[in-house]
Amino acid sequence: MIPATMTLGRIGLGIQVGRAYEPAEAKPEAVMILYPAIDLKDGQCVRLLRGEMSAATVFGDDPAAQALKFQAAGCQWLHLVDLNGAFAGTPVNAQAVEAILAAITVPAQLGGGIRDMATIEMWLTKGLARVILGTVAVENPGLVREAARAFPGQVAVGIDARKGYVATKGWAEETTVKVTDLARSFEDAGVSAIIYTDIDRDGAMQGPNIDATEALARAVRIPVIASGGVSQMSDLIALRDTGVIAGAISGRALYDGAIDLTGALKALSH
Ligand code: AMZ
Repeated sequence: MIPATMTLGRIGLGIQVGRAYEPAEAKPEAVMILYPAIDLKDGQCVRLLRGEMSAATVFGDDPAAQALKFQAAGCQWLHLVDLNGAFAGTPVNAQAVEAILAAITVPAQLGGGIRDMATIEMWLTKGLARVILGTVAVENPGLVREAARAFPGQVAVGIDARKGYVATKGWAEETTVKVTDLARSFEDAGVSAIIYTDIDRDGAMQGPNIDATEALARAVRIPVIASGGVSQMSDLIALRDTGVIAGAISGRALYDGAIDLTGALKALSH
């Protein structure tokens, strides 16, 4: 494992592993950020199984109340997905997202249906801390570069993959683009994070793909956030203990109670 001090330097301050580290700037909670997920389908909070809309479990019909619950438990960030938007290519659950943004004080990131500059600007103006660009990262990488230049620190790339190959448009479309190639292509673009989802693990409660996530995190300097499959506390510890993964997203395990959010946040803070 890489010493925690070096990891903190890389993840929290954007300094590469191996460079000088300033202890005075360390934030202990920055070792690995846990992002509770709110996936929105038809205005409700749901979790899917491997991205299939037909396999949705509804966990609530008040997204803002759910966001406030996660915030009250102490989370530092929220992860939001407009699922209908990812399929439609344009925002669909905007009302629910706006209700969440109006309710919370912690920063939130959102993916799904953000495919042009006007939509990026719209969300950032409405108070979203970070947009997640998935499909356009493959189809129009120039837009990612332009957005990252225009909005430093506020643009993340979502890389969703099956067996190492990137999927787009609600994961309905397969591409021949390899995860690592896509990630490396943004190395100098100024994107603030890569959110890597292993689709086969997503919602399956069978554990995350730690090896693939770690390999990706070691292949790029951009901070990598792991998504898909986190089902118990030990998964979070294993991701953290790689020393190179900046964050982890968890949805179903938090709704099911398999992971206690307050306890997990506490465990990850030291
Ligand atoms: O579950 C799905 N089918 C799904 C999902 N969770 N499809 C897309 N998404 C998420 C991605 C990313 O955050 O993980 O939507 C975002 C990408 O959307 P877009 O519209 O940029 O491709």
